[in-house]
Amino acid sequence: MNEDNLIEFEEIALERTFLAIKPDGVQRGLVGEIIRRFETKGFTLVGLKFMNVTRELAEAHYDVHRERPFFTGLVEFIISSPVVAMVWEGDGVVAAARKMIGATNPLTSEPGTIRGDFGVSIGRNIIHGSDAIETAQREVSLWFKDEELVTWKPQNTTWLYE
Ligand code: DAT
Ligand code: MG
Repeated sequence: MNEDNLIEFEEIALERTFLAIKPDGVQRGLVGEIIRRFETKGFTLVGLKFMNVTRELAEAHYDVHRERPFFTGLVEFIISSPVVAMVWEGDGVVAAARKMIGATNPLTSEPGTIRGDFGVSIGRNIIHGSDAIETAQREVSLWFKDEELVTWKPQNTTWLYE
């Protein structure tokens, strides 16, 4: 990477988003397939952990849905089996990841999206993705400590960004 390319790349405003492969995605063996999609798209992995979720974390994560009838079931589901928590980085990654994930109900998610290709039920929709830049900032800091995030520059950036 020469000096010019380095400067060009650094001018791109990189975003980060929080993604989590839910218990159903893990149990169904979709971890590799899902990571592959974000990796081959050209986004950069900066945080990754396989973990059991505490009730406290699940409730904080879904706090916006606290009054919804599905809240209790949602929390029970998320804590029922391990999840893969991730942070991905890239130009426009927040909105792009939502598109790659697809609509909330997998029955109406477009084919080609993760939910559209692999799911049939709203309560088993495989993956979470932050819905806006501010939400992403909140969720990244809720799930990851600063020292758990890896700031790095992949070798292929000059082939991904003009
Ligand atoms: P998304 O995950 O697409 O951002 P959301 O934030 O509206 O969707 O809801 C969070 C999760 O709650 C969603 O992934 C699945 C569950 N959920 C949403 N609406 C539901 C419903 N009507 N019945 C059961 N579960 C629901
Ligand atoms: Mg949401």
